[in-house]
Amino acid sequence: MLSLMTAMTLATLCQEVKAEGFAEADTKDIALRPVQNEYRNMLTLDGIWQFKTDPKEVGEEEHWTEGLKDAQPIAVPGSWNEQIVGERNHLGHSWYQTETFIPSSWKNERVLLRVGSAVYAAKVWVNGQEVGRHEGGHLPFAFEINNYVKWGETNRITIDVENILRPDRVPTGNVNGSAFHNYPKSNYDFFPYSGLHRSVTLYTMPRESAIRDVTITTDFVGITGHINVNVEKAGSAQSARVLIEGKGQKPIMQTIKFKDTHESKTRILIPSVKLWSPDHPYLYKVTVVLMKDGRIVDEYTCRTGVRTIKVEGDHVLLNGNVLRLRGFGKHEDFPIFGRGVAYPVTVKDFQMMKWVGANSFRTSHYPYDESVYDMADELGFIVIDEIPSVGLFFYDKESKVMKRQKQCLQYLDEMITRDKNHPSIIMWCVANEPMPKNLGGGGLFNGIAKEGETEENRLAKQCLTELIDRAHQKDPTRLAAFVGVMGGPTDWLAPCDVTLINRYFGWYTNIGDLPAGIKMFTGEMDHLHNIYKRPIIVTEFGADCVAGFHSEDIEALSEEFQEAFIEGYLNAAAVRDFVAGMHVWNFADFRTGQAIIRFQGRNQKGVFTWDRKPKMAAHLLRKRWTNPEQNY
Ligand code: GCB
Repeated sequence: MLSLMTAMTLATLCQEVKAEGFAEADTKDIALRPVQNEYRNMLTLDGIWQFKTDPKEVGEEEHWTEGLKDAQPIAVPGSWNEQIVGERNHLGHSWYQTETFIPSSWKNERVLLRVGSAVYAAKVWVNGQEVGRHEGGHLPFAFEINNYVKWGETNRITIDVENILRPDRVPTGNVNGSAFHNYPKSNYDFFPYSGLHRSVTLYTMPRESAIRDVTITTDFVGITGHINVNVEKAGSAQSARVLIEGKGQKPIMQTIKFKDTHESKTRILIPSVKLWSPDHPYLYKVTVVLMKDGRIVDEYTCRTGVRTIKVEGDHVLLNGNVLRLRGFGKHEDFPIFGRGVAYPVTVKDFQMMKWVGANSFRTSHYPYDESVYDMADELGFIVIDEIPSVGLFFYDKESKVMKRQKQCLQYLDEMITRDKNHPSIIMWCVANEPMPKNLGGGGLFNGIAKEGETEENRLAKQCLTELIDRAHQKDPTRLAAFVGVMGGPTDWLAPCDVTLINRYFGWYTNIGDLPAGIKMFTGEMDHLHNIYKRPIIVTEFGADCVAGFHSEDIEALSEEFQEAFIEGYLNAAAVRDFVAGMHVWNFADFRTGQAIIRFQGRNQKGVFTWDRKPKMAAHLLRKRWTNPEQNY
């Protein structure tokens, strides 16, 4: 008996020791992207890796880190659900492994392994040794790996990824009483694609002293711009030079000193500033050069655009001018790649958004790959950046609500840390459609949910307000809001800077009866505007449409119906000055779980097909949005 207990205690202890071996990721390590320059190196590990699913969760016990037996090849980045036959619905543990040579010349640097996005949770080993773990997809994490590296040799990197749908995770899944009747049982309407979705990179930064973070904010008065640069460093560097360069403008340099601190800032005046806007997306290059004892020890270059954003009365103002967003809610989603980053698709999407005359999009329902924001900065697209807090609900034990809240706060910290320097981003969106237990008065999507001091309402308001406050606190220069669900309580929306709503009257209600739907839509917009007296952005509206299905009468699911639906909503918005944006749902058809309302396993509200061919509605948008007289 005694020996059994000792064995059990030992086993528990071993488990604890084992768990301790995995460090938690430090958000600061994702502040600066890997770059290649005189002081830093980077090596992408993208390509074909070895892959093996672990449905019985025996991988750790059987030491799969030492080599994956009977593995099959898989592409990184990419979702396993699309690539591996028979694993479409597998969301459990799956192991990725690759080998890479790490040169001895990197020995004196800090070497980090950065995973662009592992959906949903990951554990990382280098040469069989536990390095770290991270929960939460769609955002990067990084770990220093110096202690585990074999210098001048081939090193084995192993990552265990799992995407088990659980109600206490964000995004949520397997929620009892959920409005979603789909398989796999996600509590949201997009396929729970799993795997290593973005680049995996090894990179170095100087050990002696290095730039840890650069935060840039901008403003202007008259023709003089200001670029405020805050530099955080590690190690003993004493100063940094900040160089600002703009095409056709004289370079400007300023020095900042670190006086017994690791952080210091400067405000740089730009005479005859060129502002950033969708029409003129003018970018400045900001180079920080870190100095120690008169030597350069590190260097990092970012881009910025000088612009301001604020809400005044019924309007969103960009550089003091009324801004009207015309565009889409999107997804990172394409055949075969799944949610894996695919640069040709990114480029094509921007081409097609330009083609229809769009000026903006929301990164529904999670932060996108960093290349997307780079392109938005460069091409002049306005972005609403959203964390993956979709399928949130508050009719639950407080401890469970708080567990989800913790994850949302982590997402927000990570997203703002990663994305803060993109001029294209004007707003942090802290949740999509947090769900009340009872939608609407008389049933699903029918009216407005009961307000009042229930426990659910108290928790919802507390959590949503905290998320918005956190966004403001981390970044006072941008707007913050969340998207309200159709039939949701209006009082939850109070802390938002702008009212964001998704509306489908005439689709999820009164199907086929468009005039009735549009009447409900306009009635509710006017009602919400009356309450909050601030701009409204309709972040989603649209109707499913099977490409190629036509009807002489306006009939649901036809191209004619989708076109008429979108036109009706745009006309209603065009005559309301307080409407600051119209984002059609969705840019393109996208993969969902299986459900009776999701023919071909897809949401077909795209104005482009899954492979980016325009439906009739895309031509309508192009006609309207390329016309300078037309606001929507
Ligand atoms: C919504 C959701 C979005 C769905 C869309 C729909 O309100 O935000 O994720 O895909 O409705 O088509 O049902």
